[in-house]
This record gives sequence, C-alpha cells and structure tokens, in this order.
Amino acid sequence: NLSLLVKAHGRVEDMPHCPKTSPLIGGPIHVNFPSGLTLAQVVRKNPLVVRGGRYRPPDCEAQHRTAIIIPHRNREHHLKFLLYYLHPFLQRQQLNYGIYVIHQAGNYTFNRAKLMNVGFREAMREEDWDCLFFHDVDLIPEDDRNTYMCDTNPKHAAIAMDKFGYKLPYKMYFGGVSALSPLHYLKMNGFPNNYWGWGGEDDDIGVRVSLGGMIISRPSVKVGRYKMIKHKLDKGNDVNPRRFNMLAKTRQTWKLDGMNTVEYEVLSRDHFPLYTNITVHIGTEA
Ligand code: BGN
Repeated sequence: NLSLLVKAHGRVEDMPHCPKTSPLIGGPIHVNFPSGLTLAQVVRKNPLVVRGGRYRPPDCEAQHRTAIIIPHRNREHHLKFLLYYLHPFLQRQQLNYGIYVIHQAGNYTFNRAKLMNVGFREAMREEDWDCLFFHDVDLIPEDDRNTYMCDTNPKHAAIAMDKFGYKLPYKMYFGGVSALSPLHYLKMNGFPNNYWGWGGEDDDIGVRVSLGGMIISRPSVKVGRYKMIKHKLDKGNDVNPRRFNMLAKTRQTWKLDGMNTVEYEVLSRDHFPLYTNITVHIGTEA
C-alpha cells in the first residue's frame, strides 16, 4: 500500500490525526525558577525534540503547526527557563512546533518589533507554519489550557500577567505574547520596523490589527496567565521618547513601513538542540 510508504521525513503516512483537544492538557502550572538548572538538563528532559527545537507528536498527526518567535539579546538566563517550561507545555498540546530565537547582533538600541518581522520571514522560509506566536523571553505561561494555536482573528494571549495583578493593564494592551496566522500578519503589513528602544511598538501592532480590518481575540483571564521573570530595564533598551509621536501616526505609516520594507542581514543560522538561533544585523535608526 503506497500510503503506508515512509515519507521523506521518515514517518508513516497514515497516522491518525491528533484529537481536537489534547488529552494531555492539564490545568494551572506551578511556575518556579529552579536554581542551577542547565540547558543540558532541559535537553535531557525533552528527548523527542529534534535539531532546531522542532517537535511532532510521535503517535498522531498534529492538527496545528505553530512557530514560536522570541526576540532576544543578552537574556540567556530567561531563555533557559522559558525553554524549560515551553517545550513540555507545547508537547502536551500535541502541536507540530518549532522555536526560533531572533538574536539582535551588536549593541545598538534593541528593536523588538523589527526582530519579529525577521522571525516571521525566516520561520516561514523553513516551513509552512499556520500560526506564529510572538513571545517575550521573560513570560512563562501558567495554564495548559492557553493553547498555542491561532484563532480566526489575531489573538492576544498574555492578558493576565502577574506584574499587572493578573489582569489587562489597559483595554488595548497587545504586548507580551500574541498569535497571528500568516494571513493576519500580511493583512496588517506585519509589525513596524522603526520603534527603537522600550515601549509603544506593541500598541502600534494593536492599532495595525484594526487598520487591517481585524479585531483582537483573547483567551479567558483564567487561562491567559503568565509569570514574568523579574529583571531590570536592559542596557541598550532605553525608553523610546519618540513613541508617542510615532503612535499618533500609525494610521498614515502602517502601509509604508512593515513587512513590505523590512531590511536585514542574517549573520548566522544555528540549529541548536532546543531552538533555532538566527543572529541578525538589523541596522540602526534612520
Ligand atoms: C504602555 C507601553 C507599552 C507597554 C505597556 C506595559 C507606551 C506608548 C505610550 C502611548 N506603551 O504604556 O509599550 O507594553 O505600557 O508595560 O509606552
């Protein structure tokens, strides 16, 4: 029987589809930060994760293909804890997933949103992902029912963070963790490339959602809970004083700046055991 032939990726074709709701999903997760945890231990705890931080359920065909995009610089400590929690969490959800860390090269001011644009393009180059989770490195999901799949509208997942008393800080908040399909992403021309430093880029992205003719969907506050790993404001990520002016102009600028204009140079692409690391030169402020 031809359909039983093992395909190029070494799998038998006619595995059953995974169920709509994974039987492995539990409820709240108790998050703490074990001292002395090493990446090697995280590797050992995740034997089914393959090169580049990729995983497919071993016994059923996943219904969802999700890429996690994590903008990063000098936060190895946070990344380790995120990987420690995220890998088992995504496996319990029976996803076909991959984790991409987008590392900004050099010491110039950090640009979170532009790194997301890079992550989108580089992840989609590798695989036909049907959902992308844009994920801060310091946020750990605290409930299994916060499923890392896309909705019919862009989804804001981090709606209840401990640092905001487990509720939204303001109605239009779109920061921390959000999920968009490739179609959503292109409809809003991706994210802005010109927010250098802390603040405002997530609000701009939220505005783009509505300018793209979409609305923000959210999980329930019971489920969209996250613990933030405490840290000081980073060096090289000063508060951006231009953010108010820029945010006032999103309506005029969103089609002129975004996925259609992003320019960068990939310096290296490493398929590490727990994630794909893309180090990128994204330039400086105009
Ligand atoms: C907001 C920031 C967001 C940040 C949240 C939560 C701005 C723009 C000012 C109009 N927005 O105030 O970027 O994620 O706080 O910390 O600074």
